Amino acid sequence: MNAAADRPLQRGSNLFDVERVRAEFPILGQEVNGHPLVYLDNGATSQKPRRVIDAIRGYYESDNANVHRGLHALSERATNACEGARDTVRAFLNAADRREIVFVRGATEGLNLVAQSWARPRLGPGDEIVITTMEHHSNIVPWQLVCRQTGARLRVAPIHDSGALDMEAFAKLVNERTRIVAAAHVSNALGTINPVKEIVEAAHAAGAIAVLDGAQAAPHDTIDVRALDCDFYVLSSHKCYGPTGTGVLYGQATRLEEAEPYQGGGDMIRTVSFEESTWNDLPYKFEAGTPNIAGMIGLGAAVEFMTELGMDAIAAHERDVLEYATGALDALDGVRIVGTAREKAGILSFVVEGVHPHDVGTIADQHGVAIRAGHHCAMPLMRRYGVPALSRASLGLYNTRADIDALVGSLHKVKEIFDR
Ligand code: C6P
Repeated sequence: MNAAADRPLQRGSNLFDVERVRAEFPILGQEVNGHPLVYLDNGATSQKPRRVIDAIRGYYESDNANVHRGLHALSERATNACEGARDTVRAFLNAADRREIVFVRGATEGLNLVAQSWARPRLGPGDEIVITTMEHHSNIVPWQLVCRQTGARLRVAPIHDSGALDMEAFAKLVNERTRIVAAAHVSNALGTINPVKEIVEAAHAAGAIAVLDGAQAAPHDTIDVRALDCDFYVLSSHKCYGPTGTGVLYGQATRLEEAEPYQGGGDMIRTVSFEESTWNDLPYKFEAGTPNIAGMIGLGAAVEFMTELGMDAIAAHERDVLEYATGALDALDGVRIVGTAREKAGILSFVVEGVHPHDVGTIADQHGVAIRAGHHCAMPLMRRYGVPALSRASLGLYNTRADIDALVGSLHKVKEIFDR
């Protein structure tokens, strides 16, 4: 075993031992194309620490049973593990009540649930939904669908060239016709941290609800849904060091109570007859069918892992690596960073002049460096910057300055090849 694995994870307030943390992630120890793996694609999905993998394996090895149904020991253990994960997530988000934590497949399903269950029954012609230019497709298309279904209209708040939201223009768009304001907490393509508290306040002042897409925020900093006072907040487990296929929709109890069920089936009902059915209590009203039990348990373990490291420590560590990376890329001739807002999380998108991002990504991979290249499911944003695609390095809690040196080394190779 690696010597680092014997040390404690935490080194003191606001610090953790990154080598010790890396030792928790078995996947990071491998070589790719003859080079040590440098994983800088955390915005797409993060790697999983041993304890998450162990929690999932432990469930299947010892406790596998359906939940909320059986009276036998395994079912009780599985139910307790799932409901324990719900309590862990409640504390992580500082939600007031465990009834406000709905397990879904991911951020995408959470946003679709809000659009179909809360918005669709109440919107009509003349109503407006305000989003921003930097949204991921998951926070655009569900609203387009609901606009088509109800006759409501989608309005889009512009951004500055830096990637910061144009708050003046945003404030003008939010008015008495606005029913919903839906915005990314952190942009997946620009790294911009939006002023979400202000956004929520503006929505509420206009009588609208506020929906926050926290897919890229939850892994990076403390989230306090009560302090934010948002009506809904979504996140994806797989970006938070947990398994795929699981996510969380936080909804204020009153909002969830007034929303219609999303899907019908087992577990979400109280009574069923052929004439009519009645619904289960929150949050089960929104959890039809057998849930992703292993996923919930894995997410619980991942959240415990992040909490143990400390979200403040994670944020401070990633801020240091982001600053280092920003300086290193700024110093490279022919490399332009896209997304330079003052408030940023660990996401660094860039253009290498004259080189398609796919070529950048392929050459980086040949050097063991995993980055993402493409439109990042944000086509309107690509259009805003006049680019077909971007290269993107996105940080996780295990990344180091040495990882950035490896990225920069691979970008030198890109330039060498294309300058010839
Ligand atoms: N962004 C990225 O590489 P799902 O697929 O449901 O787990 O998450 C969707 C989603 C929603 N909002 C934001 C801000 C996101 O970044 C994502 C996922 C990945 O940027 C995959 S496209």
